[in-house]
Amino acid sequence: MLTLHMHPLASYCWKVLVALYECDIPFRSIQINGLPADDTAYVDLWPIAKMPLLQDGDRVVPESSIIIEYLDAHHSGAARLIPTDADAAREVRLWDRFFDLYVHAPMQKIVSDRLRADDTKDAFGVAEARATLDTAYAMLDRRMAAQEWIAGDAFSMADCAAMPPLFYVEAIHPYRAAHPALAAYFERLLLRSSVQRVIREAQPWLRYFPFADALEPRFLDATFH
Ligand SMILES: N[C@@H](CCC(=O)N[C@@H](CS)C(=O)NCC(=O)O)C(=O)O
Repeated sequence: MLTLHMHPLASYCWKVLVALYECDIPFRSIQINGLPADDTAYVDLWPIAKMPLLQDGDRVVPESSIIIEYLDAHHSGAARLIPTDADAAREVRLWDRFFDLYVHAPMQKIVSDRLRADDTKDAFGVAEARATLDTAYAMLDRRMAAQEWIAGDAFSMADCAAMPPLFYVEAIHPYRAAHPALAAYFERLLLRSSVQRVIREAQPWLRYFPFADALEPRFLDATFH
C-alpha cells in the first residue's frame, strides 16, 4: 500500500492528492502535524523536510512532480497524467514547472512573509513575488483563452500543479477579476470530483490559512461539492 505523508491544508500535498484521486489510486495518508523538520522520523526519510513524501515499500519518493511521475509510471492504470508522446510530455512538464516556480513559489513567499516577525519581514522579496505573479497571470490568461487544460486538450500533471496555487493565491494576490480566461480555467478545475474532494477534505483546516479571511465563502461552506 502506498503511504503519503501530508497535511490536508498544504498546497503541494493538494497537487499530489488531485493526481491520486484523478487516477483512483488507493493509498493511506500519514498526517504531519507541525513542521516536517521537527519530525525526526520524517527528516530521516528526507532531510529537506518538505511535504508531500510518498513511500512505496522501501522506496521513498519526494517532490510533488516526481511523485506524480512515479504514480504515472507505476500505479496510474488507464488514466495518464503525463502523455506518452515526448513532445506532449515536455509541454506538461513545462507548465508543471511554470506553476511551481512562477505561481506557487511566489505565493509561498508572500504567505511565509506574513508569518514572520515584523523585524524580519522582506518587503523587497514580497514585491518581487507580486511582480512575478502579475507576469504569470498575464501569460496564463492569454494561454487559457485558447484551450481547455493548461498543457492542451487533456487534463494532466500540469493541471494538478495549477489547482492548489490558483485556489489559494486569489486570497493573497487576486487574479480572477482582471483575468477572465484564467478565472474560467479555475472554474473548470473546480468541476472535477478530484478537486472538490481535496477542498472538502481541507475544509476543517482552512481557517488556519494565514489569509483565511480573504477566501471565498463558498469554499468554507459545508455544502460545497
Ligand atoms: N518542491 C516541493 C515543495 C514542497 C513544499 O514547499 N511543501 C510545503 C507544504 S505546501 C512544506 O513542506 N512546508 C513546510 C516547511 O517548509 O517546513 C514539492 O514540489 O513537493
